[in-house]
Amino acid sequence: MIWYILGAGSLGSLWATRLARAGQPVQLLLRDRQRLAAYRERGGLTLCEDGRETLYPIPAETAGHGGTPIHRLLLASKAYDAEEAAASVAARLAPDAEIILLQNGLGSQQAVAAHLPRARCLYASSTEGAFRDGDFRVVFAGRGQTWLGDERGGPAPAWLADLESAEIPVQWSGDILERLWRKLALNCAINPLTVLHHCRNGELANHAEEVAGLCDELGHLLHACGYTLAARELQGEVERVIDATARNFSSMYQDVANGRRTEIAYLLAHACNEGRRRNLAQPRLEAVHLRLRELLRQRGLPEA
Ligand code: NAD
Ligand code: KPL
Repeated sequence: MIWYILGAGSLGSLWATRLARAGQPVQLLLRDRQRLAAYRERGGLTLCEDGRETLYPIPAETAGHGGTPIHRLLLASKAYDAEEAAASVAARLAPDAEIILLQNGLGSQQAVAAHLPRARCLYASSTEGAFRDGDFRVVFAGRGQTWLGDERGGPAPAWLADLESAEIPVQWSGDILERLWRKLALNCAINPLTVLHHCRNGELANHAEEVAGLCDELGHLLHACGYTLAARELQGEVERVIDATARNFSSMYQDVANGRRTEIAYLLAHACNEGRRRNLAQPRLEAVHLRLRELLRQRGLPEA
């Protein structure tokens, strides 16, 4: 069974190169002919790991043009690109297709799944870290874990073992939404404040009251969603991550600093919307959302 990879960015390349290294059939799906030509010129994807660089000449085609039906797909785009990317391969999906949606935040996964009712859409949440240091080059920056699960239920797929043997650490989650909500809450408590205070994660220790205020409202939101334990553990988890990643700049900070669109619509905006839907008072989250949107507007970046 071929692993199709749509979204040959940081995480998509990290999966593609490890699968190829393990001898599993992989096919990259690129956006258009121009990207395909650029890829062919590079001769493949380069994985930089532990100071070593390896080129993997993984076959590639444009997303809409290959003739073969797709049975297994990893969609590893940013959340705001997921629907359009999924639509570009919809006509090629086999009736029994399984799709891994590897996006941060919440909202994009449900939007894709709603457009592809016949496919089995699995959601992923990952703590692995990677970045691109050039076109079709990925640096494996931080080891971690990926959880996979099915919002609609059902058993874990047998091919999880193939991922493990390709050194992609995965674990099946019986409640992937809780995993994604936990990560979303963590990101909402940390990332926007690092942008607004223009600081590294560790410097949020100087804004402990503000962090605690957001944790309080996010905790109520988690509770309202039915994630009582996650609600109770949130503040401690946020403090632990701030401490453990003290020297790092959050992903949202890096996006803004590099003039890239953020995933705010699937993080803070999603939390605000879900709170409103449940009639929760979230004045601190709403205020941070407003300030962040204003900052993005001033930088000429999308507010959503
Ligand atoms: P990325 O921007 O590096 O890669 C996304 C890729 O998708 C890009 O190459 C882009 O060109 C491609 N793409 C977008 N639309 C496409 C389309 N229509 N057709 C074909 N290709 C298309 O993003 P990333 O860092 O790999 O992140 C993917 C998701 O994983 C995000 O939601 C991110 O928040 C999350 N995440 C990333 C990391 C990390 O360390 N990079 C860690 C955890 C979670
Ligand atoms: O996941 C993160 C990010 O930078 O996106 C951290 C900072 C670890 C938590 O918000």
